[in-house]
Amino acid sequence: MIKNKGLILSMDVVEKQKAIMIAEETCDSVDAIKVGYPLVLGAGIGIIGELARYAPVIADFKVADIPNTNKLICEHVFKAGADSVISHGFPGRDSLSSCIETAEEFGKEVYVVAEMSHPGATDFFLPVAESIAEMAVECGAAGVVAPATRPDSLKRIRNIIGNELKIMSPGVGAQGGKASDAISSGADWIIVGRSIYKSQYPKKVAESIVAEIESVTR
Ligand code: NUP
Repeated sequence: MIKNKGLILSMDVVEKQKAIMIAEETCDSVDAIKVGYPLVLGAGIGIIGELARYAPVIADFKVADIPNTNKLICEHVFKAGADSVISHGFPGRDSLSSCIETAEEFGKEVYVVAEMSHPGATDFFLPVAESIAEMAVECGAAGVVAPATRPDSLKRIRNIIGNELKIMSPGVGAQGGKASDAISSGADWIIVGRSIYKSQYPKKVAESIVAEIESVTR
């Protein structure tokens, strides 16, 4: 995925028409649109292809199964038109490799959740985040997902993965993280959902987030 604006829109609305309207409004300010279960269950998998007309689509299915099931999921996602898929790392190396091999067959990418952004991530995730990040490098992932809510974790994960892998970072806005802090701490992209799609003026909010990102990158 090409880094330009540094912003990924998380499209967690559940209605097709609303998703398309917001994509139309905001596509000039985003490098990708991320969709997950809320929208795909609400609007059907065809929404991936519809949104891909506006920006590359990331399928955030946090794929976390045995290798064969992961392969079947990834095949569906890429056939539907997604540019990349988000996978979990904790099911292990063979499960992750299956996602990456399938992505390679389609010329697409896999991003691995290294550490989640919500408070409950401290229950189980934190002690394994670094090992998952190391595995993402070893297995040949395109990048990892790491939390904007914990800039120190972002810095640590950036140190582990080096500069070849990318970091996409959720948790800005509604979850309390700050775009400029996340970018300064090593994120290539920030992922923003509610602050944009729940706003009365999604285009303006997206533009102001991009300006904040530019304030620390230019
Ligand atoms: O650790 C993660 N945290 C997170 O919020 C991994 C994710 N994939 N996400 C997703 O990012 C979450 O499911 C939602 O789609 C988006 C953040 O949305 P918001 O908090 O900006 O509304």
